[in-house]
Amino acid sequence: MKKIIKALLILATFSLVSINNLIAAEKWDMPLAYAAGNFHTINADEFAKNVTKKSGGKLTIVTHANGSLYKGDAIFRAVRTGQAQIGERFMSALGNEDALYEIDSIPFLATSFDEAMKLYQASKAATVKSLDAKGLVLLYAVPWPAQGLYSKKEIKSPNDLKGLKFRAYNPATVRIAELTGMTPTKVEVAEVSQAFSTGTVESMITSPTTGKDTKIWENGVKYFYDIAAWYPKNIVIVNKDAWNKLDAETKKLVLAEAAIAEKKGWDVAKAGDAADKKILASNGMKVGVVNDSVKALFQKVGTTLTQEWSAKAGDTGKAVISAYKK
Ligand code: PCA
Repeated sequence: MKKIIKALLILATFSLVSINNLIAAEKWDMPLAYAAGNFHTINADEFAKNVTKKSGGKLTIVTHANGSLYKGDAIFRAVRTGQAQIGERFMSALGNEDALYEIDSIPFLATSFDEAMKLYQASKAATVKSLDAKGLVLLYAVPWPAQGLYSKKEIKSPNDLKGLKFRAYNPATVRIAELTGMTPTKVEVAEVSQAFSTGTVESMITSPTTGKDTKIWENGVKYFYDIAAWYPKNIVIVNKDAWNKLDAETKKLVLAEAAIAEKKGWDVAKAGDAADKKILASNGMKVGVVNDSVKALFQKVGTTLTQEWSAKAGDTGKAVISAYKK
């Protein structure tokens, strides 16, 4: 008899727990733009798994890599409109939403990971506020390694850039192409290999990591020039309505896991900066730096971009830059 009562009690407790979970259970879809093996994706996967496991069934986060649920350029809108509850987007591609989001792609403003972190800290409050006004919560931000110039042909002088079909990923790189005489086309990473192999593009500026991820050497790209002029970030954002459905304890868990993912992401990005250049070289690419004449051109272009950005970003931009330079 005792045994039966005990069994019934256990059963009752279990069903209460699961009813409780059923009421509170949330499922979030997390679209990601980059391939399964990319470090941002691996980091997001780990974040999602940890939240799912530790929330005890209250929140399940399901990641969708490589633009499979929404392509990179559709993720911000999907999260904003609540079609997806959470997602990751390359922040500086969102310049048309707010010039502030382009702050980490201004050439030569932050030229090391330490400076990139300083810039992130100086711009974080304003970024959070801007996202909040769009109904979004910022969870974490992780940079890409230093951006460099890829080209099918050797670039020995500013003249060699003229007329190149250039793969752009944000308004700043479109502008850089215009100012250096290249012809820009926006292409998401998921389509980069194809764009190079079909000849739609023949140069780009991105990290050694993206060159590695896309096996760019297989598409006729032989040169990588380290410019390290900026360290752009991905941001992970949540729709505010979805966020507000969570109880306080779950919110706390998500924020704690986000902080872990952010720290880890920065560490992995730093390690990848050197390691991925080696991988480009070991696959036969010529890895080096741009010569003085090309560097001078990029510096000049950087000054123009800084001026243009300042005009767009107004008082908020000015305040952030002066906080950064303090
Ligand atoms: N890779 C992404 C963004 C920056 C980077 O390093 C891309 O090429 O689109």
